[in-house]
Amino acid sequence: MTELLTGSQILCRVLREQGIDLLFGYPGGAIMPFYHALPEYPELRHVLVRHEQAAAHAADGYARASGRPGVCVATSGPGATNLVTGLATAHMDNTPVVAITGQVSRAMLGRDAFQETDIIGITQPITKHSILVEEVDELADAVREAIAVATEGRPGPVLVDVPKDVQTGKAEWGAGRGDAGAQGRRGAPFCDAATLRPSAAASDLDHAARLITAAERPLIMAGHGVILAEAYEELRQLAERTGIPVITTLLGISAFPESHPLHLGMPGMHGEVHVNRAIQQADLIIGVGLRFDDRVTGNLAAFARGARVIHLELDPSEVGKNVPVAVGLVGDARALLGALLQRVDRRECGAWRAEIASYVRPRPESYRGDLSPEAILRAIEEETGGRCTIVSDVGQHQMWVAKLYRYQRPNSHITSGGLGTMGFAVPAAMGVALARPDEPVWAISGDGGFQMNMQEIATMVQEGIPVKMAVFNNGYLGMVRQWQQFFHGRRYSATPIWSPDYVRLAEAYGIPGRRVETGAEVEDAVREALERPGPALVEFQIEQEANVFPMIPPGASLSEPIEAEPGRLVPA
Ligand SMILES: Cc1ncc(C[n+]2csc(CCOP(=O)(O)OP(=O)(O)O)c2C)c(N)n1
Repeated sequence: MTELLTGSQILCRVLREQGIDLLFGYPGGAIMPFYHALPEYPELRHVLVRHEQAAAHAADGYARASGRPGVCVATSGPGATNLVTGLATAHMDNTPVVAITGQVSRAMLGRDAFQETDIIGITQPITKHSILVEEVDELADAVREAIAVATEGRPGPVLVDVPKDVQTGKAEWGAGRGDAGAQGRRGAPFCDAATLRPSAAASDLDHAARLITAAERPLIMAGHGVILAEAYEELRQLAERTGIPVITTLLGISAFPESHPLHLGMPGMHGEVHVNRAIQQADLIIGVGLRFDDRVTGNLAAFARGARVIHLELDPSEVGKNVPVAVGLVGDARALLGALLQRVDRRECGAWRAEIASYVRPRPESYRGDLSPEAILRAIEEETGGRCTIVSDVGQHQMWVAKLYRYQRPNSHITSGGLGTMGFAVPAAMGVALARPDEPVWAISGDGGFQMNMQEIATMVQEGIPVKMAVFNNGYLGMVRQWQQFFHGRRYSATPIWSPDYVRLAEAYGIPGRRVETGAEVEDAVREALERPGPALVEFQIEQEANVFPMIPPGASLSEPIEAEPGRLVPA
């Protein structure tokens, strides 16, 4: 039996068919037919954001936390262009976000019609795929394809642009089409069955295993690919079988438990000295699901000169892109790690681990006073028992959140790594909270990034989304101020930043708000935020000129860390 439906009804039906039940969006002229149809489909929950950028970040956070595609909706023109930063963020971090945008009617296309923007042209470089749907009877398959492209293989954002008259046009929705894949992607990891088989040749796997056996100073570097492939167990087994220490990149954090004796820490620009030193001394690096980007490698010419590289990676175009590889293994990280596991002998790497342990030095003092980022993060860890997801923004606090919290559970740290998008944390945390209703979600921001998307508190209140927000208020755009201090002779140009009274801001939104000015109040404030139902805001007035140490200066090698403020002595 077939039914004649409008394009808008087809959009709703096909989203349901594909297992989608949550949309983040904002209406407007060119998407009104879709919003007209939406109330007929109460199984599709719509969250009205306060800015379309937030819709894209929320969809991104939802996808990262749930393992399912996140969907955002916007109107044409300014609605669509407001999605751009969110789509670029998802693109850089490989998140399956599907954006549905309204477009002016087909007859108006190309005439500079009201709110007409070439969103396909704009988003082509920052999406995996973008498509303008030109016929209503192509709409259902366009959405199916969009979801497939977004989720399969290396995930990424896809945009579907739907002219208004395609939304109002009619087409048949028939037997054999509806509901076929309703449960299809629910809960499944992003990689499909085909890519779960390692496509790497057995001879390459054997070669890699021989290199692992022969290496005296091997390291594993785990990236976001481990989390996307849910390869936690295989990674742990490989490390334990071989005794090879594990480094987790910013996006690889929480791919490996931090309490594990083989966990070393984060590499790169703000990586620990012993981690970067181990990289520089290594004779073998097994990179899993990462792209060796410049924040990880520092000066490429001087990166791990003595190391051969085995690169396990889903996307063949990444292999050899930034670092030359001895063996490239293309495929799903879980399958490849599993295949390697069967080929490597048990070993300890004892001498090498002892050597790395000798590199470890006391953490350089980066802040004065007892209201330290470490104390705040320790309080969150203790008050939640580690059972929470941390979503960070971008800046100094992001590095503290990455380094000072001890992540034990898989995929419990979410941040914008590739694009480094300030304003990400608050809206992304809304998506995370809806994906994980049974645990607290903390959005941790600086006073700069928080002010970029703090309007979303209204969304949380209207929709009952219980995000706990922490603002690390240092009165500066801290990370930029740090660079100015180190590399621009302390010229603090445009980095002092005024904030509103956050307690009164919270009050205006009708949520609990608290200002913490001393270390003694930290635990109580965190506990109170957790105990109060719904969203809550805590402002921590941290030291104004605290710095993130160590730091590899831009362009320098991993062997050249700055460990103290210029003019101060390196701690012994
Ligand atoms: C959208 C956006 N604009 C500008 C930047 C450049 N940037 C990186 S970190 C930073 C400072 C962040 O300040 P704040 O949010 O207060 O966090 P803090 O570094 O003080 O922890 C800036 C401006 C960025 N990453 N994203």
